[in-house]
Amino acid sequence: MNIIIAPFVYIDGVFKKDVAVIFDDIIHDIVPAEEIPNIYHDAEIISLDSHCVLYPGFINSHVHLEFSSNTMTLDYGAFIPWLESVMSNRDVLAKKSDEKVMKNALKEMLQSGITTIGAISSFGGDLNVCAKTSQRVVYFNEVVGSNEAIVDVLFDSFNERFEASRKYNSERFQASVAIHSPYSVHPKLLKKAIDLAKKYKTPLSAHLLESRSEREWLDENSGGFRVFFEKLFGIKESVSDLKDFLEAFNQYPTLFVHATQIEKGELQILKDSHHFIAHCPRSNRLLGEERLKIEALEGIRYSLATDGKSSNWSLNIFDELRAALMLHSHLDLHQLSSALIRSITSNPAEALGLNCGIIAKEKFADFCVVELKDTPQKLEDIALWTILHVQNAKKVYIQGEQCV
Ligand code: MCF
Ligand code: FE
Repeated sequence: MNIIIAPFVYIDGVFKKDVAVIFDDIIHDIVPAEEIPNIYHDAEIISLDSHCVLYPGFINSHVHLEFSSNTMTLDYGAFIPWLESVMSNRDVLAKKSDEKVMKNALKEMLQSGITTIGAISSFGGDLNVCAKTSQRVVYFNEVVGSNEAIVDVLFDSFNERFEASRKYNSERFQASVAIHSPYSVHPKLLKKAIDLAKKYKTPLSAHLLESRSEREWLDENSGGFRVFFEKLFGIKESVSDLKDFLEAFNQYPTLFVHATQIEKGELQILKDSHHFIAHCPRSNRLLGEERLKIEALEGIRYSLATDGKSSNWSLNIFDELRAALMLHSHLDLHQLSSALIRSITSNPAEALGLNCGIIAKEKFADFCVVELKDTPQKLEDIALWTILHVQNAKKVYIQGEQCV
């Protein structure tokens, strides 16, 4: 048994002073530091320094490891040119994103305290590193394809990847299903993929309403996607109706990614079905898109995520937190800081059905210890000081084992 004695601990969305957390692979007890029960006299004691804060391990709910080699290859600034640059450079980028590059990406996340990732896999090239890493992985096999004539072929190849990943299912790894987007997945393929997620009760995720072009295409068959689809596939009309797309997820809580163009009616649908939103502010900014209006989410919970290096310059969660803090500049600074900490802990844990993301009895002993610059004057300031002053974790534990 181990005991971490911390001057500050993040519990139930607030910071508590002088707390002892007793754990092996899971958390057994949480007590005031001066009241550690005698039965634990043999336990190893880890006393944290006076400026340290104990958090649950952070969760990055949306990342594309297979594009980790990108730095200056893809076109930033507008969505369609970016997508075109992905199409023409995918093979090169995927090849360059070898195991070493992806391992470094995982390490960058781990060092910033990320103990769980939602990894979107386009080709399965990241399966090995994800199966071997010490982090918890929700491995999202992504399905894509809008051509009705080859739905079965597309599904079979997706299902093959899904089956290959299912072999690695464990306490730390879960083979799951991701839908690329409403504009790129045929309704028949969508149904088959969602049925698979339901059959195996896996987490489910989908990019949704990421760009203005997507909105125009789905609403009116116009805009940048009209040119894109006509040129590429000779298609003049969207294969999906947005409402039907969302209804296909009815009653199966899903993590919808981006949603920068979401409107009231769609928010209501997400709310009614208890869905979640993943918020990737730096990715949205770099692809020339608007801000997700987190103040208008009507109670829908969101998780902050980095997206991949295909649309970001780092996978460090503190970089993402700071970007979000600056982006939503009209929101109260302290309330936003607290909400952002929730968005990388308890919210994504619920969205992905994980037994971590909070410090509570019976949860996995996944922790991130950060060191502040000084002793905080007020407990309410700790979220803000963490976001402003931390670049990397001081210590990281996954399932009770120290990895950083
Ligand atoms: O989340 C970002 C932007 N939105 C959509 N897709 C991707 C992102 N980063 C990488 N992608 C991948 C996606 O998984 O790009 C491809 C897919 O493989 C585009 S569609 C063929
Ligand atoms: Fe993405």
